[in-house]
Parts: sequence; C-alpha cells; structure tokens
Amino acid sequence: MKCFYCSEEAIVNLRYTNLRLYKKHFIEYFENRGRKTLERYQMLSKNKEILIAVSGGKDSVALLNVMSKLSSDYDIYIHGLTIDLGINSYKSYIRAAIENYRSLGVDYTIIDIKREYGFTIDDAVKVFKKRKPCSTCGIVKRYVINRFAYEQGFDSIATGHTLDDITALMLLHLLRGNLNELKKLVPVLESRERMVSRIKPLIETYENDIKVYVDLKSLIFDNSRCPYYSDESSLFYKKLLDKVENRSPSSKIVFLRSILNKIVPLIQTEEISLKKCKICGMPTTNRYLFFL
Ligand code: Q46
Repeated sequence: MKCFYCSEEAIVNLRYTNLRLYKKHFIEYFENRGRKTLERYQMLSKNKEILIAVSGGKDSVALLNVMSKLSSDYDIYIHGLTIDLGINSYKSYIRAAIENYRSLGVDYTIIDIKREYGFTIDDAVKVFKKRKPCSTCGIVKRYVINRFAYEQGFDSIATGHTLDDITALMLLHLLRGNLNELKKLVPVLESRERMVSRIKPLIETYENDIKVYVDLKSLIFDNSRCPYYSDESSLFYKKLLDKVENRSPSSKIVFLRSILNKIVPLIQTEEISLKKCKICGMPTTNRYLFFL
C-alpha cells in the first residue's frame, strides 16, 4: 500500500477520502484539513486574537498544535487557557497542557477556580447533588472561559469539538427535537452581548485522525479519566454513527454538512434571548447564570 503522494509505504488509509498516506504526508494532510475548515467556514474573518480552550486531552492538544502552526500564516494571535477545576486526584491534564504551551511557545493562562471564585468542582458537586457533575462542571467551564475571553478582549474562543462529537450531538438533538441546541452546533457562533464568538476548527476532523496525529507527532496529552466521568448519552450516538461510517465512509461529513446547510438555515429564524445574570452580569438564558 503506497502513499498517494510518494513511494513510501502508507501508514494510514483514510477511507472517507480514499487516500493512503505516509507519515509526513498524513501530518500535512491533517494540518491542511484544519486550514481548509477555517477557510470554508470563514472562522478567521473577524477573529485575530483567539483564545484556545485546552483541557490537556488529545483533541485540544491537537487543536493547539494545528492553530499554532497556522497562526503565522494567518497572522493571528493565539493564547491558551486551561482551568484548574479543583478535582481531587485529577490534575495531570494541567501538566499536559503546560508542556504543550511551553514546547510550542504559546502564551497561556491557568485559572485556578478555587483561587478565583472560591470553590472547586468537588465543592459544587456536593452542593448541587441533583445535577450530574458534568453538567455543573460544563456550566462552570463555559462561564470561566467566556468571562476570561470577554474581559481580556479576545475575538473568539476556539474549542476542540471534533466531527465525531458534533455529529453525535446533532443526531441526539435531532431525535429529541432540541432545535435550540442543534442551532448551537454550528462551526462559528457569533458574539453577542457579553458572549464571545466561538469557533470549532476541528469540526470536520475525525477523532481517529486525531489519534494518529498526536501519536505520529509524539504529543503529550492527558489520558487519565476524571472521577466524575460517566458515559454520556451522546456516546451511544457516537458509536451508532461509527457503525454507519464503517459501512459507508464519509457519512459523518455528509451528515454534518446536510444539517449545517439544509436544516440549520430553516431553524435559524429565532434568536435565543439572553438575559444578564442578576449577580455577575454575564449572559444567561435564566435569571442567574449558575445552577438555577
Ligand atoms: S472534567 Fe468536568 Fe469533564 Fe470531569 S466533571 Fe465531567 S466535564 S468529566 S471533560
């Protein structure tokens, strides 16, 4: 099995695009896919200072590496943000993030929520027992990232959502008729009020390709599991779509683009109204941002 571009043996067979590639050409292809996604969805048209949310896992580490590679080509400034969530026995992701920032020479900030906000996720989970820990944690992370980006004047926040993440969520929300949630799965969420724009540069990138990329580049990432992790329902849909993809390669891309091009425009008419949190003034759909 020869590489499509050279005479070396291919190390991957990308069935969705019918390409067999040698190591060097796969890395180029992977980074180029990020570039094409930025261009296809015009992610950089208004965004020159980008905050990259880095959890230290493989997806965000791959995102950081791709964005770092592209930052000089597009003349953008990137800055990493990692949150110390204060989860006991779960800290290694912070070290992994810092190692990547340092090796790439990317500026970064670590926000310790205990120091900044006076509580940890461990504390919050005990108080809000009826909520799933990940739901509480998700609200905290979105708040902290948005607030930092807003106060520091970043144009947008880049997250490491992959094709597999987004298509699984699309299927879930489609089946449940959650149209407001479906609308949020677009590649670029424009900024409004105090909500900073969000971009998803890996929205057309397969998780399997990310695994190969981080492996070939010997990137350091955190593989440990948060003690609160529980299989989300989206995981079921991910596995379901894996089967579809296996049987019919490129189905995930086709599904993503069908939803974005044909369904989202039909439901895009109504804006979700945002209010100001009565305590902190940041945007929320409720009266208070946290937990109510
Ligand atoms: S850190 Fe937070 Fe994750 Fe732990 S509590 Fe859930 S969301 S699993 S990526």
